[in-house]
Amino acid sequence: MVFGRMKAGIAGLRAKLTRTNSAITECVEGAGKAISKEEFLENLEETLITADIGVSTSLEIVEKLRRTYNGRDVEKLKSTLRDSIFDILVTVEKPLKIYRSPFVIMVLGVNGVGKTTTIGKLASFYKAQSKNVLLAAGDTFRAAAVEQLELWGKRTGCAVIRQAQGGDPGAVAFDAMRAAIGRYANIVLLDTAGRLHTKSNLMEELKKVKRVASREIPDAPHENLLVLDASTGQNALNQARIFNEAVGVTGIVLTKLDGTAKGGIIVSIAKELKIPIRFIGVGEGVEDLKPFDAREFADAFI
Ligand SMILES: Nc1nc2c(ncn2[C@@H]2O[C@H](COP(=O)(O)OP(=O)(O)OP(=O)(O)O)[C@@H](O)[C@H]2O)c(=O)[nH]1
Ligand SMILES: [Mg+2]
Repeated sequence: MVFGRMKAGIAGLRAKLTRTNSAITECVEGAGKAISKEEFLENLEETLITADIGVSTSLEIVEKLRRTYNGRDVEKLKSTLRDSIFDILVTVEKPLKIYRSPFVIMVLGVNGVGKTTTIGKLASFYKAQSKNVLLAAGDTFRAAAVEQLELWGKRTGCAVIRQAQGGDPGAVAFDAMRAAIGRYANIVLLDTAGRLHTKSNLMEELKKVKRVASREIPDAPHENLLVLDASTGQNALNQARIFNEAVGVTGIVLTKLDGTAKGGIIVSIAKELKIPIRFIGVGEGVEDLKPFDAREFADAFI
């Protein structure tokens, strides 16, 4: 069912990524046409940079093509381009392994990137694998954040541990860890705030939540999953650096790849951060989350 739909394959993914890949594909299709090889390579370089693949990576890819492209064989050109992207992406293709029960996933990210939606999608993903999933409403700051998570709990049939808005997220984490043990949960998805009064407040709060979790369950959280919004381009890299320094990031979910022409940011993330990309988000629906697959992505991209 849901899991099967997620494997919709390259055609489905390609359709979701059109805003980024149509520009690249159009540029590459132009290769065999009236323009010279040099003109084409210049166009391509600009197109890759516009897609947020990053300046140095775009230059590297174009250099490789300058050496290998004979000016005629467009199919060969496409496969070289695909392989260049794949070679970078495969270095961060490390699927999330649920290696114990309860396995605690703390979901991090600035406001609006898609944390809560991703939790809903993940809940559905793991429920489809017969896991017992518990949600924890650790964003006690934003109005209606708890209700939003509860809605996802209803939709996916998962229990939600909550306190009133304005409550202490550390206390929510404590309740959630205890409940996870008591109810034999396999996975805990812990939502967190994206915005507090200041950035340092937020980081201190996240550190506290981490401490509370690890006191109740050994080594929890087992995954610090950072959600990044692809449409924010290079900003996403800065966010990752800040969260990584403060609390450590063990995996990334890149969301909103469907709505942006900057989907190439995934290549920059792979190259610059070297943090595993666990999932990608390609829409607002519950099935619009895919385990990250470098080959599938590279093929859908070009
Ligand atoms: N197109 C698209 N929209 C998405 C995706 N993921 C999330 N969204 C939308 O992004 C908006 C923000 O999502 P939330 O899940 O509320 O984001 P959040 O990080 O929890 O935000 P705060 O709780 O305010 O910090 C919602 O309208 C989501 O439907 C995605 O992969 N694609
Ligand atoms: Mg939220």
